[in-house]
Amino acid sequence: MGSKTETETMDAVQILSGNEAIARGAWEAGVKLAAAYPGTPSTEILETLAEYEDVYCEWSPNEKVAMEVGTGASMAGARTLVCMKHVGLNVAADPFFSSSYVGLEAGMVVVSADDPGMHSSQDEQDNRNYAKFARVPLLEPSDSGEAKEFTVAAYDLSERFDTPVLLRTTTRTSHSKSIVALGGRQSPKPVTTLVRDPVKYLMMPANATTRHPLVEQRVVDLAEYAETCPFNRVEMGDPRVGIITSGAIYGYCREAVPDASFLKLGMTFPLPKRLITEFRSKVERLYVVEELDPFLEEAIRLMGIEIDGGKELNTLLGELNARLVAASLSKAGVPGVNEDLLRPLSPEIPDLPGRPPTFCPGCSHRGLFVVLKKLRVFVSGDIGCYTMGSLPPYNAMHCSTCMGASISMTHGMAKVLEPPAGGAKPDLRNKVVGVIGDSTFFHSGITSLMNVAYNGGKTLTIIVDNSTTAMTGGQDNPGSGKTLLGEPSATVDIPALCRALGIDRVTTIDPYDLEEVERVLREELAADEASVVIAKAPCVLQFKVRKPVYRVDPELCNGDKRCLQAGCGALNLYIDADGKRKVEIDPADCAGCGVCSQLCKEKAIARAVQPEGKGS
Ligand SMILES: Cc1ncc(C[n+]2csc(CCOP(=O)(O)OP(=O)(O)O)c2C)c(N)n1
Ligand code: SF4
Ligand code: SF4
Repeated sequence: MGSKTETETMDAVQILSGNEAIARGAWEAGVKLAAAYPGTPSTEILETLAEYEDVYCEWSPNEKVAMEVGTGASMAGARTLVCMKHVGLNVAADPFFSSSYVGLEAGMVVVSADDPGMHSSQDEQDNRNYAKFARVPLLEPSDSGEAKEFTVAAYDLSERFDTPVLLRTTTRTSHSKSIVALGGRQSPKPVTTLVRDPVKYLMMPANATTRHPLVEQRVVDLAEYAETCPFNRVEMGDPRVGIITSGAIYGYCREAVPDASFLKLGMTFPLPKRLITEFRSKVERLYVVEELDPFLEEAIRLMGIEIDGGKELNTLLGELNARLVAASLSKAGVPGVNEDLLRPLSPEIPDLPGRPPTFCPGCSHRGLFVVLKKLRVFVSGDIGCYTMGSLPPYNAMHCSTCMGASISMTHGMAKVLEPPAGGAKPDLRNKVVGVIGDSTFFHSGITSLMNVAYNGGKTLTIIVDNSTTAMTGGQDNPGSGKTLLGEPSATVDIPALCRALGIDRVTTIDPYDLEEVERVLREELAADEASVVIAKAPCVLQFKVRKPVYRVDPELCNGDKRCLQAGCGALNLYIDADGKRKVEIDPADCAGCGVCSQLCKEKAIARAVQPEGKGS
């Protein structure tokens, strides 16, 4: 890391994604420290920033820690960047609200990358609400150019108003690319002494009471600033139609009604009342177009400003696009809607068959779910690649809510589940098992496991440890032995940690060995105390694990499809020349894990090439 030098980065313009542009903006603004926990669509911000020299970047075990690291650094006097996906801000909400009260010595920008449409998230909450809730300024860039520009400006805003700034992107602004004008790096101020000002920085009731009025006054001052903020701009066109919008939606509206008049808001909390009132007076009809919540609309209506169309024209759900915006405005009778967007899409575009998500061939999670399905236990799952254990052919995960919840939910369920009547052996279908990944365990599973031990829980927790944060692209974590900057680090010893939390039964298994997995799980399910099983094997994608491939002997294959219970994409069903159903393995896809071979009763699946030192 740290490969981008000052000279390499001095092109006048570059085409960057929104995430790359934010990283660039942070570098230009002289950011000294950045912390984040990965989460789509935010992850690439820190990965990109780590490539620049002069910025210290680290993966935190969770978003709360990232927020606190950032708050500490900005309190110490260095500009900082903290990034997360929208649900991450729920985890970081506690320090985020406090950072709004205490303010800072040097600028702090918090990026919330929201995911309307839930491309890779468990909900689609609108985090603009957090800005209002925590009373901090909110900036919403529309494209990469603005993402960079707003990031640089956010640091001045942060320092001028003594507040963290929330920079909110959405999947479209984070991941789409556009032109960005580049600038040089501002020199960060050296941090030599720590400011001791407990009335400002130590939030006990007496001090917080003095800070709260300042926070409210700050909102008033920011609203005044918003009136002339260069990111809130009026673009007058056809005076019959006025549209107020922000973020990626501005682009959709521009395409949908190219000649309309626009009030494009870059700063969306607090809002500029005079500017909006003036814009209202210049247009015949006023529409507010926004994705997810009626955040702008409600604030504008509360100002007593009349709106001709808001959320009732557009859905509260999912992502908007130019076609949806055009259709809704046309339905509302708005003149000048782009006719091209109203025509149905060309029927020549074929309906492509859907491809359901599944584990990579050779994934270390596969064998575990084959066994969990067989055992028919109730699986309280968590968030990671292993959540795909809920899908066919396994269907072996029955609930999953938010990161870290698996173990605590298992505990809650087990505490209320009645034991079988008359002392009968418990039905495995009523046994609750928690399944959690290593990164998720470090994120927020540790406290839940401590709770199980502390409160006398008797549940079984399976930690699927593949030594990476696979789902978000394979980021290092406290168990992988390496930092974001590629330096060797302390590595958490998960079995020792579980024991230290108070769990006496801790077993490590090889998830590829189906017999071992089943034997150990049966033993642990029968135990009358809490236990942890660690299914340990590296992520084959991240660590490029390839063993000699397996092949099916067509003579021995009887087509009973047992091997397909592995759910591996390298296995294909075909009909042979005699019309018999057979399975074959695509050697280009097979990672040589051997799970399918263990499922075949006919012993028709064996390694195509024997590993060295073993006879045939
Ligand atoms: C609060 C929160 N932060 C981040 C994410 C994004 N995210 C989903 S799963 C996951 C971690 C997956 O890693 P791990 O638990 O080790 O499982 P793996 O994917 O490696 O199997 C992350 C970071 C999220 N869903 N929620
Ligand atoms: S990325 Fe790794 S953990 Fe995720 S499905 Fe592929 S092999 Fe499994
Ligand atoms: S051995 Fe079987 S299950 Fe494993 S990757 Fe190859 S085809 Fe898939």
